[in-house]
Amino acid sequence: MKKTAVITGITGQDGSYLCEQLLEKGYEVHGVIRRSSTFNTARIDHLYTRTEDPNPKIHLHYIDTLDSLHLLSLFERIAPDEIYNLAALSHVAQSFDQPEYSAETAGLGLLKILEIVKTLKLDTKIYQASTSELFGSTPPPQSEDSKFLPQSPYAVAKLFAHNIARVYRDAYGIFISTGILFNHESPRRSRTFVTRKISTAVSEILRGERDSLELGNLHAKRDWGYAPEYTDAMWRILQLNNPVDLVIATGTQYSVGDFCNFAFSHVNLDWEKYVISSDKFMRPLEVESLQGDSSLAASTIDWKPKVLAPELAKIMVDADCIVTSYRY
Ligand code: NAP
Ligand code: G4F
Repeated sequence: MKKTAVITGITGQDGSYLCEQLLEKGYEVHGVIRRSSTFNTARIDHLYTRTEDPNPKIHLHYIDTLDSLHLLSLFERIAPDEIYNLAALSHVAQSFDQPEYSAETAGLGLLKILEIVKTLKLDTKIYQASTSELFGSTPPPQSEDSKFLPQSPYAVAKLFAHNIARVYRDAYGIFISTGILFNHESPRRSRTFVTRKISTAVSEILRGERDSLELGNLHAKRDWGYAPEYTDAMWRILQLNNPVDLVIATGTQYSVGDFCNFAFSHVNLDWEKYVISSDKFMRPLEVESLQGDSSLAASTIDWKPKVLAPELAKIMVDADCIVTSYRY
């Protein structure tokens, strides 16, 4: 039997990779997409056509995830086997400027889905996009047993979602799993995140379109992995017979300056000649050091990272140098 999946946030980096992977596995994929005055489908344009297609590969539904009435009507109609809840304001720095909206999308968004699944008595497996930002100021290595000390409105909202997932699992027996994913990047990453900001700047410097790059904190350390491997982990998590909370990470750690070095040196440039640290991009509160321990994922879902930050930087720079039209 063909499985049906709903992806909220299908137009985002992770949603687009997950959609490709589910289609390859033979799923019927339904994407929840919000209305925008400009096209916001660049990452999934290759997966669907705007013209009438009698056999569309994916089904897109215009619903803001804060609009629970329309989510309910969609879930009632298609009774999905799996829901991947990826929609959120996902930019940590921006969550300080839009704290309420962050709480609504990253926090309450999941509660709405859980209430609908409970009310409709659906036998649906739900995946929630939790994050290493939950650990905040807890020193590394961070695992499923580490303390959550969130440092931003985004992370606090995600902690609400993480906890409400556990409550609905225990109280109502709803099948909800969470992936506590560490940073994962790709050529499809939005340009406002630091790795893509760096890789696009390298390509623009090479083309002579600019001669410097302004960043914020160059000393913050992250555990960076490759996005398609992380969306594969999401699917694996939902194939288990019991719900889990799993850390997904490479176990390696590099600073923002290190990532600059990987990206610039790939095209024989010295990053220190181009990168400037500016207060403009500093955050009111910073998460200084993330490095995950995903040994539980290795044993339960047989997941191991392949691409690490030095190679990731090369993949992203190459993509930006070759395809100048990626403007996510
Ligand atoms: P992303 O590229 O920013 O994508 C976010 C998606 O959510 C986009 O499709 C966006 O739509 C959609 N969205 C936001 N608000 C919405 C709303 N009110 N209604 C409907 N859709 C809405 O993020 P990502 O990197 O793919 O991450 C996916 C999820 O994983 C997010 O929840 C993020 O917080 C979480 N996460 C990401 C990482 C990471 O390193 N990438 C790590 C841990 C957790 P538009 O395209 O219209 O903006
Ligand atoms: O690339 P970033 O904006 O990612 P951040 O804040 O770690 O959040 C991402 O990963 C989380 C998982 O840990 C996700 F939950 C979240 O949704 C998102 O995908 O920043 C990485 C680091 C930070 O320490 C930041 O202060 O880079 C530092 N940084 C330095 N200069 C900068 C810049 N970040 C951005 N975005 N822009 C800069 O100019």
